Amino acid sequence: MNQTLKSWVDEIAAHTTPDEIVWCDGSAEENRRLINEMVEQGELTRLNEESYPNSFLARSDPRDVARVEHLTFICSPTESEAGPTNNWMSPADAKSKVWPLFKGAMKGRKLYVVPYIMGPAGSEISEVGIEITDSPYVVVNMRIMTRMGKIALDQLGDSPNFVKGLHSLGDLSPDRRFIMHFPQDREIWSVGSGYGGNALLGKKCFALRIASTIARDEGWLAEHMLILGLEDPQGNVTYMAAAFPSACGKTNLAMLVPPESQDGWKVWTVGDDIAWMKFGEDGRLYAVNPEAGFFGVAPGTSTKTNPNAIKSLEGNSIFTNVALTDDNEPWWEGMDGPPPAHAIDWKGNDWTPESEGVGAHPNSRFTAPAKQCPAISSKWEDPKGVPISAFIFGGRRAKTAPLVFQSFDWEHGVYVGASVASETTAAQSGQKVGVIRRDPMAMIPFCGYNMGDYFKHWLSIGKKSDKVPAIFHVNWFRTNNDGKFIWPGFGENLRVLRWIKDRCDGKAAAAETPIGFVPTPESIDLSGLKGVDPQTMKDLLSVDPDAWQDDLVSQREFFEKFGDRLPENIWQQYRALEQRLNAQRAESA
Ligand code: SAT
Ligand code: MN
Repeated sequence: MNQTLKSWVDEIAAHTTPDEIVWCDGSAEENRRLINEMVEQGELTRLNEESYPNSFLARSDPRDVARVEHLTFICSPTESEAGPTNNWMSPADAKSKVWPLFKGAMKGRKLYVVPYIMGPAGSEISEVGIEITDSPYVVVNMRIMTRMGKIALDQLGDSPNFVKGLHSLGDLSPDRRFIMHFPQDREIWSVGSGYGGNALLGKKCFALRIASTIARDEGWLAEHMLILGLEDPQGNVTYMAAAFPSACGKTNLAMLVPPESQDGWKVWTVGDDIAWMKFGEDGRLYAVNPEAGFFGVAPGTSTKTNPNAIKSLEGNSIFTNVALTDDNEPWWEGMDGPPPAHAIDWKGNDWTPESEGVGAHPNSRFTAPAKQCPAISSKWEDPKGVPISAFIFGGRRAKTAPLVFQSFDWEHGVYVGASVASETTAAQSGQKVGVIRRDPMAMIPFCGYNMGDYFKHWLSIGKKSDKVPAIFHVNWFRTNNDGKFIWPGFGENLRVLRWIKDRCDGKAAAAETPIGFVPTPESIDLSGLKGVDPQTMKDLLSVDPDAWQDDLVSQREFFEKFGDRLPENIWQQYRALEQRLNAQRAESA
């Protein structure tokens, strides 16, 4: 018995006073028992055994349906360590404010001890976490999302090095909801929410916020990135990791199905949300997916947008806040086929296509085992990880960013990542549509420390090796003057991945522009692609210096928030871009 673990569990149990303590072993038997208990209590609904075997529907409290960034805190010793993009609370204040919310919180409930590994078992990149929770829903989701149970205790042995995560549903009131991170203690406290990233503590809390601080200290990277392998017709696989703000199609890109005209090309999925990367002996960065499942947004997922996701969730899956059809199948807006004539909506009420509201909550989710993805990479559990050749950053930009460009070098690439921005969509409630939000490396909600220091860390990674990945930026969302998308996206994005691979191989042609290397129009294979004529391609690849000048204004405003914590190299890159844009304008005047 691990003594550090045992005394921590004793301490938490004394404070939260559960009726019973359950040590989870992760077995199928245990999972069945928990599920049966939840079904009996009406907390889970068994779905159609034929079409969705061993799958279940859960409905959360209607006030508890998404991550809560305004209630998420980094409790580092000083505010400047958390930086201007995080909410900060002093550890002492956090303890006096939040610890009392756990007092007696598990009375009448069971305390589950959930050991889990983030990353493949036995990998040097992996880390062990222990989540204490009073939610059986969390336990069965953690079993899909991580390597959970005995396997994790075996890996931990008697080491005191594990990330402690304390979670209680509390009374589910948003007024008593807090997601607290203590990076210096590698500890997480979450109370008042049972949903997604607030409650499955291995995901955003550990694998990004806490892990980003560990990675800073130890010289590696914990990033909000998908990992994919692009296989060419000769069978060579090039691995890439890509970061996008939410609502930019990360899961779709991770599971891309090539169009028929791109015969012989394949995309293999390693991960769809998070990448942990360490240097191998050969000086390359090797990435693992710390997760074992997908926690994907359901609405909009169909055989058209993401056939591999659909196949991943057709069994052994948990659906949260989707609608339920009369055939006991899950349903959501944007699914294949016509909507059902009648369903039960995500709140448990009768629903028909004439109803006013949606059937499935816009942030409803599927939790599905990664191994069920038809495109899962044969290397996805390789303890060594996969060698990354390219980093891809992206955002949703109607006008500014071209379809794709490559940075001049690592330092410029870090600046490109630091200046990532995305336009808000109608999917983000309460937001003005089309407003630019800066989201460096898509890490704004997930970096566990001052992002000025985070940029410094990224810069230092480039000095550790001469084999670091090349850095690219993509934008699938260019529009014409009528506001229509001019790039078809989805499977056709393969053509852009091919250009990226060719650049990594020193092959594809590019034009040097003020913002970086942009493909020459011929260097992207358009064979068999309808609707993208040479003029459209020109538009997709154009760089408008005036639009970029405007973007610089927004960048400056953002970067200035970091004061002298922003590395001087980022300002140098900023000024160098400004000069190149001015030179281009002078030339064309
Ligand atoms: O709720 S999660 O944080 O797990 C998913 C997301 O919001 O990206
Ligand atoms: Mn994410």
